[in-house]
Amino acid sequence: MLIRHRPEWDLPESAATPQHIVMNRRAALGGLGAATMGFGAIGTAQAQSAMKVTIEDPGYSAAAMRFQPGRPLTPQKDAERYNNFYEFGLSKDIWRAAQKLPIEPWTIKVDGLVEKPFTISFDDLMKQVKTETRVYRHRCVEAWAITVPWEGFAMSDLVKLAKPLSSAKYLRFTSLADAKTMPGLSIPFFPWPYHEGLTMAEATNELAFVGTGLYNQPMPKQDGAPIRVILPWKYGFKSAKSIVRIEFVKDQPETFWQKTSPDMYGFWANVNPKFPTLRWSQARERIIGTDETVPTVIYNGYSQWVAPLYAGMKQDRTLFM
Ligand SMILES: Nc1nc2c(c(=O)[nH]1)N[C@H]1C(S)=C(S)[C@@H](COP(=O)(O)O)O[C@H]1N2
Ligand SMILES: [Mo]
Repeated sequence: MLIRHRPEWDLPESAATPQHIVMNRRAALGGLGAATMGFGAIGTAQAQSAMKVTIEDPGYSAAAMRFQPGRPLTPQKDAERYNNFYEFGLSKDIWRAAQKLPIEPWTIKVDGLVEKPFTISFDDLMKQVKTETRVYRHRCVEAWAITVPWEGFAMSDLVKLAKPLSSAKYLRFTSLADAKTMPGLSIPFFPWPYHEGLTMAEATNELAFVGTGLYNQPMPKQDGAPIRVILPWKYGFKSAKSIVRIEFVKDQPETFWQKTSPDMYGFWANVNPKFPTLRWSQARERIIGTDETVPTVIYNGYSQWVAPLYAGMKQDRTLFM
């Protein structure tokens, strides 16, 4: 995933800062409040210690916070202007290019080992599910992290709607591939369309989520409008964006990143600080917005919900790459 190693990861750990304080600080800085500016740019030790406050963002309900994000929200602009969406280019700065993503009409095909395959419009699907807000941490395999409020619905609801046969053991997700609007599709070595997979047990775990919004607005195009996968205990690449097809299959599906870099990225991709990739450490992560680094935690801190999924498995590198 074309990563540049960041030697500044050894910065001292500083405390958490809620979003509205970040915002106030920016307002105070007036014209300096550019989207890409983090605390690194502010700099002084005094400014940093003045911001050592941890409170929950008052804008989100206890229900939204029930998965204990334990970190302040990433400022909206920082989260929405630092993306991975290789269909629109390999840099983090694709949010403008992604505005070309065609999202209307949007349909999702549900097929494979299901009672009756069907295609459903995004609008009709939204009428059949109950949406909620969840504040989750997100940990990219490149060792950066955000904490954001997603809107969406439990993936288990989607599985119920699909009515899989008992022979279905895995799900396979496919993202849109539209050569007219996605310049990344001309990069030859990638096996487009983007595709990912999960076990049925993972997909029906309470944490597995289908995202349709972010910060109380419809999903921004650069974040995978109108509908994407969200799996907070796994590296971000498992969470495919702009989904057009969900297949239920018998065998473990090979994924986009396994085909691209089989020695780097696997099927499981559960977060674990103890297993570095071949090229960099996973011990710490950089917080987008503040640029501080903090220790990475196994399953991205979601063990209480997901560790039982893997209890019977060999706890070796393959489970964590
Ligand atoms: N279709 C598609 N989905 C994708 C990607 C991508 O390049 N294409 N990148 C993945 C990676 S590596 C990460 S970290 C997250 C980033 O999501 P965000 O930009 O909304 O934070 O999307 C994931 N889903
Ligand atoms: Mo990622």
